[in-house]
Amino acid sequence: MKLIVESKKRYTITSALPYTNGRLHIGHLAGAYIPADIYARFKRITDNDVAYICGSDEHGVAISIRAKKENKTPKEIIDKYHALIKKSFEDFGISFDNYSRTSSKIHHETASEFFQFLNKKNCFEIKNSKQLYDPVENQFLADRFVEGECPHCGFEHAYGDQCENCGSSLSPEQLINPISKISGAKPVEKETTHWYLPLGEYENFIKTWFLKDKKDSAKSNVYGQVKSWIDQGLESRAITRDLDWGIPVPHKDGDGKVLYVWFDAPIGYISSTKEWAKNDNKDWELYWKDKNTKLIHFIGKDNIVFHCIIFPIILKAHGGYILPENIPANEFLNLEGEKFSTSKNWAIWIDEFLNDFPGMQDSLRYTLTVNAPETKDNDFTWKDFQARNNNELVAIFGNFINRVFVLTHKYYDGFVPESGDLDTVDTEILKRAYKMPILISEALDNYKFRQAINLLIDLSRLGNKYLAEEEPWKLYKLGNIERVKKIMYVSLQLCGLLSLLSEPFLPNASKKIRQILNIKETKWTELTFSNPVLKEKKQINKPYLIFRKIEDEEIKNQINKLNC
Ligand code: B3M
Ligand code: ZN
Repeated sequence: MKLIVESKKRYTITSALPYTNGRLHIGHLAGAYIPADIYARFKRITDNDVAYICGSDEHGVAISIRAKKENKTPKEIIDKYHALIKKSFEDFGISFDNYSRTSSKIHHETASEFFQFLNKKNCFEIKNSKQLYDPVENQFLADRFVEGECPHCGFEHAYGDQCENCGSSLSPEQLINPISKISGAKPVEKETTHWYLPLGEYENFIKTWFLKDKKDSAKSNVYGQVKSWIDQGLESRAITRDLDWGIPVPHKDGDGKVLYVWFDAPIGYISSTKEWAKNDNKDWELYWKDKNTKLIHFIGKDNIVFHCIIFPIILKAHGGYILPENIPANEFLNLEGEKFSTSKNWAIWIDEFLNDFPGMQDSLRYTLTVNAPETKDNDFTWKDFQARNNNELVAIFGNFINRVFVLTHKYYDGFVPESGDLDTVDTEILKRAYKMPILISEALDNYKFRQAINLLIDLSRLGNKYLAEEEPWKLYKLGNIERVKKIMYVSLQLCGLLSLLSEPFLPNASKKIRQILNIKETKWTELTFSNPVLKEKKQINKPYLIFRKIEDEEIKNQINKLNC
């Protein structure tokens, strides 16, 4: 049995561009980064052409607000957080092919050209309207510069662009009792001119492209949100703002105006791809314009409307681009029953995690995947992290591998034994094991990450059960040497498979196990029952423990840290 991939496919895989207004925490990782990284690694190891793209989102009011808070310029803020975020991703081992930033020249040019192209094509409406204005600071109050009561759910701290409580997208004028975030003043209304994207004109397009054609492939949480948006009717959306931080509107009437951050940020995926292609001698257009390329956006649920409605409309209006194949958004992760909050320091920061648990990226990847907020919000607790690590990674996966390696050294000085003809029970085990690449691939192709990682653990469970039933240590003592060779041979094949199948999920463990086994990374497409991963008489290296137990004390310390 073999995993058949029809032919090499091209994938452009993106993770949401994080705002450079703060550090990364594990809630971010769970939403848009770990699943995308698993998917990108999976597509590479099944022999596809992959561009996994990301970068920092450095415009928008979130950055200006942070700058004011820290008494710094926006440029100082983005430089500081871009460096921190980029380092956290690198240290954590997210395998981006390129990590760019939207303050780069290539991005300013790309976004400006996009605007000019659409403007020339008459894709925009230019309209005057009254917008909120801060009479104390003498400036317009776009997006998050205003807060007020959400007209939909009554939440009192809704932003001018979005209510984080009910998820509705808003415009500042809709807020009840708005207040300027800059001066605290009550805003007045003032007339201004902006460019609008007439979303309503694309309603039929979205209905066909998404609601009809993606009915079966879209995740249910994503589909539901898009449908309710469309049911409410799509209105024109301003894609420019009266702000001094952002990409200047490239137009003779654009003085004092910048592109709306949600217009330029998704184009950041394109400019990051261009930057990568330039450095890697590739043709970026193949990744954005070739019909055979599959474009997949990994995001959190608060970004759904932008990736499923607005950005596809921008791409469609342009005309020369492919549209996303899927947008597998995750829901939110909470922490010990409460929302992550930067201001309340209710978070687990990636850099701190790596300091406190050096080398334990895989344990966090495991917990965040097995517990991923795939279709509903989910909770991370330190106790669960400890239990998952100790009871599953250490006690099942690590235990199986370690037992096999230790016995191989004890019985055969580290050489893979010659099995001779296998018994039925052995071939049954191997057949089941070689089905795993297919089953895991199916799950991942359907964005079922929890199911996929459970299949991986099932494979080590199968190995443990096999050892427990066959009891090679007893047979060895009884002198049944030939039978023991078969059992150890089969067990070693399972270890080989586990090392290769774990690559997308647990890349560090995968590498360590491969190093012990002396095998190189092998494409899953080459894994067949008739072509075993480990050859007879091959020597393996001295084993060591791949995972370690987490003590109660460490968990207690983390919980205490949260409470201060
Ligand atoms: N920076 C929003 C966010 O972090 C935004 C994503 C942009 S993706 C093009 O939630
Ligand atoms: Zn609301």
